[in-house]
Amino acid sequence: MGITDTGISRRKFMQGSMAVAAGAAALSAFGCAPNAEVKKTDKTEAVNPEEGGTWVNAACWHNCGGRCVNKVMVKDGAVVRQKTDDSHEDSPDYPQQRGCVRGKAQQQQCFGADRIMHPLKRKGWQPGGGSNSNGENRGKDEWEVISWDEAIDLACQEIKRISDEYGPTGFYCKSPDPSINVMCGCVRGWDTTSHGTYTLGAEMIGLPSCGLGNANDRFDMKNAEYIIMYASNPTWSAAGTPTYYYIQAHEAGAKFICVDPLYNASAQMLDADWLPVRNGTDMAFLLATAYEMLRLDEAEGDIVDWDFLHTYTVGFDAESMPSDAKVNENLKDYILGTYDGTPKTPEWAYPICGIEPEKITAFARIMGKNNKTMLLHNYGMARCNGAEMIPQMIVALGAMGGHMGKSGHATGSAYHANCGNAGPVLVKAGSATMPKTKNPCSTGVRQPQLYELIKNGGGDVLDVSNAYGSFHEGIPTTLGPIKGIFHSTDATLQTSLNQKEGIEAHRAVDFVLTRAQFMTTNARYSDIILPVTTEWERVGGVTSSNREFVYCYSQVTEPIGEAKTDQEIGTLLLQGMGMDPALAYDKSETQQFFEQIAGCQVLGDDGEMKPLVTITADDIQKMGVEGEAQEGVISMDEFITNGGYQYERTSDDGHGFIGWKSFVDDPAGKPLKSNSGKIEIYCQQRYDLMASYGYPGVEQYKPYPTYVTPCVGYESTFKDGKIGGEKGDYPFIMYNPHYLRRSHTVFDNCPWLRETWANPVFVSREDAKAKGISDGDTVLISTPAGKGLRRAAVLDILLPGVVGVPHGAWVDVDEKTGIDRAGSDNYLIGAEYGGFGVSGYNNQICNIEKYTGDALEPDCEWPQRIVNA
Ligand SMILES: Nc1nc2c(c(=O)[nH]1)N[C@H]1C(S)=C(S)[C@@H](COP(=O)(O)OP(=O)(O)OC[C@H]3O[C@@H](n4cnc5c(=O)[nH]c(N)nc54)[C@H](O)[C@@H]3O)O[C@H]1N2
Ligand SMILES: Nc1nc2c(c(=O)[nH]1)N[C@H]1C(S)=C(S)[C@@H](COP(=O)(O)OP(=O)(O)OC[C@H]3O[C@@H](n4cnc5c(=O)[nH]c(N)nc54)[C@H](O)[C@@H]3O)O[C@H]1N2
Ligand code: SF4
Ligand SMILES: [Mo]
Repeated sequence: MGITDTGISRRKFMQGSMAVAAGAAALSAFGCAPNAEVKKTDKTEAVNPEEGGTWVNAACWHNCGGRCVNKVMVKDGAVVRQKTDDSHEDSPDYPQQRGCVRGKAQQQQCFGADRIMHPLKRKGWQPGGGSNSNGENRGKDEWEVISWDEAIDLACQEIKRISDEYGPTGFYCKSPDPSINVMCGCVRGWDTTSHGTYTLGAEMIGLPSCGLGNANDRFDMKNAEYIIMYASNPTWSAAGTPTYYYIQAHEAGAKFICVDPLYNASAQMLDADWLPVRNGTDMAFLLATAYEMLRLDEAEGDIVDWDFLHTYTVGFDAESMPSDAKVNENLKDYILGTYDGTPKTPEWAYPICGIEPEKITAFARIMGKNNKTMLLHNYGMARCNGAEMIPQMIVALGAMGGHMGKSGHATGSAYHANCGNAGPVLVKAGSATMPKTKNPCSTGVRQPQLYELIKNGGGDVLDVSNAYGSFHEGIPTTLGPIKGIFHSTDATLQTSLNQKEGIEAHRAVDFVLTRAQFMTTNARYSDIILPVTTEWERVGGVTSSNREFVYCYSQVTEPIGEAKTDQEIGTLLLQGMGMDPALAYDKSETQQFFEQIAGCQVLGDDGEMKPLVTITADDIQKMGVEGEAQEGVISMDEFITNGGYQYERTSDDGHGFIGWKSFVDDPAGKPLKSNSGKIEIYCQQRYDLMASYGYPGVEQYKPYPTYVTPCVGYESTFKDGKIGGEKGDYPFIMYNPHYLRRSHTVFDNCPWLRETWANPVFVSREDAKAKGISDGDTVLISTPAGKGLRRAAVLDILLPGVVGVPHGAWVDVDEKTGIDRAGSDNYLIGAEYGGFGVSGYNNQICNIEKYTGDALEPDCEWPQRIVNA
């Protein structure tokens, strides 16, 4: 079968859903289509799936924590069946790459009745800037369908005008794509998004970039006695194979411990012991654990691995200070209270972190050097205000027990598609070489502060980050007015903090241009929306999954409506600007797909990576591309039909991986990237760079881990900011679990998933009782930044005082009250920051009350946002 000639014509059932949409084509606000009509898109039962269908490997391309096989049966252009990996027998050694509930609902994305099928223009908007733009009506206006020609003309006219007058800094785009770089450039936004404080110079401590990859592979998890799941819920946030790996370790006898405000789904599955820590207070818990390890070591011996600390780390005690230290202080003496008179005992930590002293002592024993313990963390505790020193503290604790570089021991992250299976890749996706484009503006602004800057018509900023996510000395920069906003591939207005001010900023500029598949938050507050295809409508692609698997997907359908690919849209925009599109895209998407296939590599018997796919002259001719024949281990036809390649593993295949091993075996020959070449528990370099930015409250920090009162956090829930005093107006801590209904914002509109996964607010039973809230009641969540509504899910597995607002719901502001009905996390979070600039997703303050207005309907009963025919 060729790549594009899957024989798929226009889907029959699209005709059905288009008719639905046409019936609702008032083109005004969303929600004109009653839900009964929406269900017409679900034709699964209406067609006999047994006859004449073709299985196609379909993309599942979101930032979802997995990368799984997703097969769809296409018949007469419609998807009639869907399944996951059945390419080989499933076994623990050689597991199928099975998908999750979202992958199974993927067809409702591509073929959704709410797909944007034509270019749209906001009715009240005209080019020319100022009052022409009627900016205050963004999010309220009606939409009109326009042609692609008109859309590109209008957009280019406006981009040229802004570019001529203001230059590259007249635009803002969180992460610009090649066409934006070539057309005009823009100011970027940066944030400590996924990895929280690990984003900020983890390499200076001696960790890999963002702290990724230092744990062991899946087979070695079975050798552990204890596995600590620190802020880790792979069952939700790394769907696909990881939970299966953890189950193997559990069956092999490992005991699990969960340190988390929620006794989460993974903990339940693994029968873990639960240490319910209050969000954003982990530093207190970790310091007290270290204190207890020191105390037990002194009293009983054999807890702290002093040899390990002194050989592989610097800054733990006075004997091991790094040569560049400017402050003569160390972690051990801080813990013992030498500097501030406060030993960091479990009794000291308890009022802060909420974990009882005897549980801290028990945990300290588990961390002791004679246990085979794996300290595996995710990043929830690092996405908190005041979390800046968490990476240095976690690695210090792991080093105190010597839990690195040995089988059965680990200290590292367990994250995303590689969760529970660290190690170098055994098979790797290829990539196409494309022209390198450069943004003419290098300035990056801390994302949450950007909106204020836009509203103020520019201002002074300190530029600290480069486009590749690393940080440099601050460059003072004065920015002029930002007049244009591009949304190319991120869901920025929805996923960035400070959304309420973000909406105001979007209303303040001359022009907002968005590529979208649905009436997302970005799209809703725009002027022109360009309909973009999903991956199912493209020629195909290859993506890396985990270390053992690469996925190859093929086209499922022709583009829906008038949707175009990102490359086609970029090309039209560049042509409209009178520029050569080849500056950004110099080859066809089919050629790129071919290069992705040809560039795939697999580990050979000699230990070298070599080509994976055998390609013949005939393959090249059939695909209509340029390239050279090559010898690999799987034919191109098989690679495409199988949906990629999985490296078959066994426990004794010699490809096992132990994190930190090369350094531990040869610390002098294989030093770490830190200044000392060792793990820097005291790290002058990281501290100096971050402190040089002069962010508020940075003077509280030291180059080694200490407990710091965060700018917003548990302390702020008390009236006078002191723990134990009278509670203030916002007595709860709010956090944002990554939620299985969605991949961030993606899938939030999917009717099947809305039905399967309600989007509640999580409230503990104790708090619900105190507030007179019952399960299903509508709750008003208030923070200093905004107000939102959600129905309560009352839980026995959530630490009292903590409120969970799942991440990623599409904001739906009632313009009269200013209250968001959708429970958007970022509508409730402002722009505050301190220290090194870590964003506080998980320790915001809030209040909850039973709502006295109209009760919310479950959002699976809400109408879809259908806006065009
Ligand atoms: N409050 C709070 N905020 C958070 C977090 C949190 O925990 N709490 N988590 C943060 C984290 S970890 C992350 S990684 C970020 C994620 O932030 P984003 O990356 O902004 O989130 P996504 O929803 O994945 O955005 C992807 C967008 O691309 C669109 N899209 C899909 N396919 C295509 C395509 O082919 N072309 C184009 N042009 N668009 C496409 C989707 O419809 C969607 O709008 O959110 C962060 N925000
Ligand atoms: N279903 C789903 N999966 C996803 C995503 C998604 O949006 N939806 N997004 C993907 C992306 S880009 C990312 S970055 C990852 C994020 O993946 P994770 O970081 O694993 O996701 P979270 O749900 O934010 O946090 C995991 C656990 O940390 C706990 N936690 C939160 N705050 C704290 C704290 O202060 N201290 C402690 N000890 N625990 C805390 C939470 O209760 C939760 O159980 O998920 C990926 N996978
Ligand atoms: S984990 Fe991600 S890639 Fe896998 S099926 Fe779910 S949504 Fe798709
Ligand atoms: Mo992320």
